Amino acid sequence: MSFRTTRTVDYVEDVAPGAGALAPRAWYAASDAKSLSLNGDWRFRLSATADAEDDSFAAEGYDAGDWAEVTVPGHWVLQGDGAFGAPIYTNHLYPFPVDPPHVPTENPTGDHLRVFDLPDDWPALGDGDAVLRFDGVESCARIWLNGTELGEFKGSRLPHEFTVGALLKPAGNVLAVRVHQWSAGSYLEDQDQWWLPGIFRDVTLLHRPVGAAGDFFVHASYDHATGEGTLRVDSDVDGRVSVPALDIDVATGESVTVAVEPWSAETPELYDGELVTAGERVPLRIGFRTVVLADGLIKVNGRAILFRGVNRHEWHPERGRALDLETMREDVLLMKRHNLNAVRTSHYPPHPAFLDLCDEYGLWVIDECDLETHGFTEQGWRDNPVDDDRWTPALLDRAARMVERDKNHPSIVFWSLGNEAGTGRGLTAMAEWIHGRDTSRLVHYEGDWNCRDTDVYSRMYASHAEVERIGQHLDGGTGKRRELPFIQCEYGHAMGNGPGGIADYQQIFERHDRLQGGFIWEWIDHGVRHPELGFAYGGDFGEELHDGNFVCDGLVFPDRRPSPGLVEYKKVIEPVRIEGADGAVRVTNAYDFADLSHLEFEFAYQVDGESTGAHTLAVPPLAPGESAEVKLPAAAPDGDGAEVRWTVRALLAADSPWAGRGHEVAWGQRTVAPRAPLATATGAEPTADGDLIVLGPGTFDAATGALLSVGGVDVTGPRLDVWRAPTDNDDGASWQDDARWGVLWRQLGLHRMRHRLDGVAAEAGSLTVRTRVAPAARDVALRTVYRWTSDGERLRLSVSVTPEGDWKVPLPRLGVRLGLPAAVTGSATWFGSGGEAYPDTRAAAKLLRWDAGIEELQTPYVRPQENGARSDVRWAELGGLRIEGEPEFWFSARPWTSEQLDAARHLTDLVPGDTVWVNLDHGQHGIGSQSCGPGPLPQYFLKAEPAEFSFVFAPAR
Ligand code: IPT
Repeated sequence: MSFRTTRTVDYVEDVAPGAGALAPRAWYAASDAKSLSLNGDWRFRLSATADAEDDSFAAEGYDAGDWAEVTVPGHWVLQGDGAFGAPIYTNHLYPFPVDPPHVPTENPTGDHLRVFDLPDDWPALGDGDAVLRFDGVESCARIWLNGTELGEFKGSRLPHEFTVGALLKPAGNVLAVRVHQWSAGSYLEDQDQWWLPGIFRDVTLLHRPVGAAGDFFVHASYDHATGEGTLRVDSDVDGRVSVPALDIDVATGESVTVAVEPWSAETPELYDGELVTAGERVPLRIGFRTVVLADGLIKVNGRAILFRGVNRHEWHPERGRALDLETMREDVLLMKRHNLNAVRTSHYPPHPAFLDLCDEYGLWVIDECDLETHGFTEQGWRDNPVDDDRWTPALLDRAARMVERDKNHPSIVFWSLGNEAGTGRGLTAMAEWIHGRDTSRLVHYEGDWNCRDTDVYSRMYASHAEVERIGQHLDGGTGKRRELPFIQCEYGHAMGNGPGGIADYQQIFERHDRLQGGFIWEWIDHGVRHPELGFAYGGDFGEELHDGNFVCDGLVFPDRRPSPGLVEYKKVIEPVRIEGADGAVRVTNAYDFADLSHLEFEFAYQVDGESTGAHTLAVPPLAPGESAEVKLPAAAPDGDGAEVRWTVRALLAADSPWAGRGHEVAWGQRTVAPRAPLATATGAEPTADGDLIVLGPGTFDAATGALLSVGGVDVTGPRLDVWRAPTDNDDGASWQDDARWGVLWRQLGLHRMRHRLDGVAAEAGSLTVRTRVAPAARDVALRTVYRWTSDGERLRLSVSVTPEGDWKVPLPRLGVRLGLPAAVTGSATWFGSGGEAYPDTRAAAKLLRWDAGIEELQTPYVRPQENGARSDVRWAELGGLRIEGEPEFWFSARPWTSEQLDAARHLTDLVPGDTVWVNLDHGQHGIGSQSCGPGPLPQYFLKAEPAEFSFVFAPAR
């Protein structure tokens, strides 16, 4: 006897893109043709394999009454409270054996059913046609309507349409969709993100009237020499094109040239128009702009542009990549409010509505194809689909579906072939097709440093030094590359605390014409809302293979609260520079297109961090690149020993679509008169009182010299502290060749320093405590002397630190840590940076007087790590104490220790204790970007070298 099993699901492993779908065409949200959203509750059945169930569920009359339900758009693994499997996070590793195009037998397969009636106002059946549009299904779908199979497709983040007019009934239409998590297409979709199967974008039924529009291509260029725009709409179906505001009414295919306001990301001028065919009126939003490569530069409307960009994945902490319009708008508004002007849609075409928003609010877009084969790097790129002709039709299909869908968006200036796919003939074929189809945009791809197929030299995570060399044209490279402009399509890895060093990059970008800016990696932490963990990351769903919190590397937290990294980036890329000059403010317009007439400038002096009344600063409407010196509008007040500074703020002068009047766009500060030196606080004598020593307001343990209380406030410590809970950027990525300081610190034992007491001496006018601070098993140490003095009211601590031995690593931090009883600590007031800042994330350190509760001083990085330091602090008050420092210090306060912070895996692991731990740091090590890019620049190292610093403690004022 013999038998054999047949697989009925060969299409799943077929490298072909699919069968049955219509040719791709321009996407638009709505026209006067009827449409019916099929979003909502669908019946759902999950199977463990692709062929577990036959296709009888697609037949009319099938009873799915006992099936579960899911919401469409959505991912089934994020619904059903775990009943439908779980998300998997890997960076570049395929979560299945690499044997293209084969996928595992265990292939979660979701059958989706939806029964729908046509609305009453739907045109009569037989009047025209209808199509079903799927905007995104991961990763492979097979479709039936009323029992008839329509086809199958792959290409998760791309639209697919099917003709269905002949199958529709007035009522009881049965739409059946079988979705397989894994398919041959998965090999092309190895982006660094959660694997999330499902129908995650809209499903829509579109009526297609007789004479409906087909595909159409809006060509709208701008001639900066004449100020005229030329419009021509090529359309598969003849019709007319009108733009009332421009008095345009022409036939499709006909060109018309008129004076227009051009579109740019800064001035997103859109003209409403209409394409009218015999059967349909399609609204158009037309932006006139011309993108060229000229003089080795990317120019739009005749001017070189500078990308101040970010990489955006689609993310919502509950809905994954199923984004609603309001979430998309929130992204765009947040970007505009933080001075960003560009988005790379890493690493797939976004929901098309996002591109409408980019057109409307003004963002340059690099639209990236849904293609990444990164996991093949594990085998030296052998069998890479992009270099295997069998896969080329799938690649070309993806290129065409992106370009055809999105070609009418003025915001898109680059098409990107994909990400991290190595090199190969398939990519060349894509580039050739795109160049042939659309001559009005440029082509991007990072993976080929020889730029064979591209119009820009693009790199990711190149060091400052290398970017500088590229800027100077000293990078060598092939003949073609030498002629091309340069962008960093990814830099500044915003994982956890950071990225550091972005101000330094910006200076380099601005120094060399060839460098046209970059895109921070990335926009949002892909944390998944979780009942016990707060936000979950890789491994939290029991994945057998995962990349931990590498998925949380955004400028905004999963709930879209801005992280300090976004605030820093806003300052680094601000389009107006405000600097001090003698008796004047120097203002420079750093926009590419806009003058400054949309801004008003506010000037105020601060005494000891507090403003003394605002003045208007009259700044001329400078053109891009121009600068002017504006006289200070008032004489400085007398600080009477307190520091006097001024702050100038550039504010929106009127409401804009993305922020209200008064929104701060840029700012600058300068010191006019420094503060008086710190009080010497001497004169009082230490006196013995049993086991205690009393010096002014301080009480000390006579045996250890430890301060026990000051001014009646109980304290623990202060004593030397060098440890910080390593940040993701301290730890660095495993593949990094450079020293990874977080790892070396732990190896050396800086998290377990021992404090040896060498002597306590109460002598004339001071109490001196000598110590040696060192880790077990090592011969390096920090000799530390604490010298206390007092004038009777105030207590001064001078710390001197002398390294011993051969320190081969910088220190994480250098300062003292003290504990205050949580019950009396209250909130903090300080004069220093308002938000978190470290040596190389300090551009946005706006030095004023601030207040915050202890809770607010914590930055909620999804994986807990060092955070929350305030820089340049002159003084801080909390717990009834005033602490002044000389020189300025770094201040942090938390309701747990650094060790607890270090041990925590999720924010929910951190529970406030009885003590608030206050770090007063003389130094902090830089942050850098080594979780994927270069570490901190040497100038931001906290070297182990002799140091002296002082604090004065007194009752709060
Ligand atoms: C780069 C990827 O392009 C991006 O998707 C993301 O994974 C990022 O790194 C890190 O978060 S690839 C990099 C390892 C060179």
